[in-house]
Amino acid sequence: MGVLNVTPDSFSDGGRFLDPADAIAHGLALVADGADVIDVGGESSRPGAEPVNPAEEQARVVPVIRALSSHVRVSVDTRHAEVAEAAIEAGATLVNDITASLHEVAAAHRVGWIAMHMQGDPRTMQDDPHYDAVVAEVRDHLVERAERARDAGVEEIWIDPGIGFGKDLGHNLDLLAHIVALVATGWPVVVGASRKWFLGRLLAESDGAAETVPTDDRLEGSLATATWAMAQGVRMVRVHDVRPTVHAAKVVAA
Ligand code: PMM
Repeated sequence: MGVLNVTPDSFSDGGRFLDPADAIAHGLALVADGADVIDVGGESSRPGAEPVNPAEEQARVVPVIRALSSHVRVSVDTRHAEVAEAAIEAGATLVNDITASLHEVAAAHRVGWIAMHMQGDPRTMQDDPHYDAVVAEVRDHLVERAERARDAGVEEIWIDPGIGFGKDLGHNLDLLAHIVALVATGWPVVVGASRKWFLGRLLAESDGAAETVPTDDRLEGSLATATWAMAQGVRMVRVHDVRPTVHAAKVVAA
């Protein structure tokens, strides 16, 4: 799954694809690089991000989805039911739901649904997140959401641990180290760790640097995480750097 953020403020590609023509061209480039799904988002969910009015979010994503959906499967990354519905009308067939609460939209329109785990909301989620047992809590929450969606009639359901969404470095690493606990539920698993801050921290440590490496210098960490996840049975990875990840996926599969 290739990431396409049509936002001014996403942590990695914010501001690069606000013009629909630029966004569509980048989406097509990701398809040429081997993406099976393009995930189009119009509201940044980076820590501390301010919410976007759904009408504005919809205006950002709909033209891009309409253009890309004849070339590739498109998912819409949104928290808002009305944006998801407009995106589906424009051709999206998968709702990437960071709130794990929009299953009724997916059921009504007979499209796929990704339930992602988040503790809190993007504005405050990194203010001291707490779990007693992060892997079990995230797994149980996702299984409960997935079962609810199945009972509501959703036919294609994915679960995602929500790396970085109300999680500190240790939580992210625990979830990745024990990702097989999610795979073992039988629900197909998606992981999105591409270019996230915890990778910047780990890579800075190996460089002997104090804080972090910049987002566009986290490729090796992103690839290592995606490769690890796929080798553990994760079925989809959400990434910015599609071509190298597809290469890694081919080797893992072989
Ligand atoms: N991460 C981001 C946004 N959407 N969706 C899913 N399913 N999983 C994720 O990990 C995820 C997501 C934040 O990253 P971005 O700012 O690069 O889009």
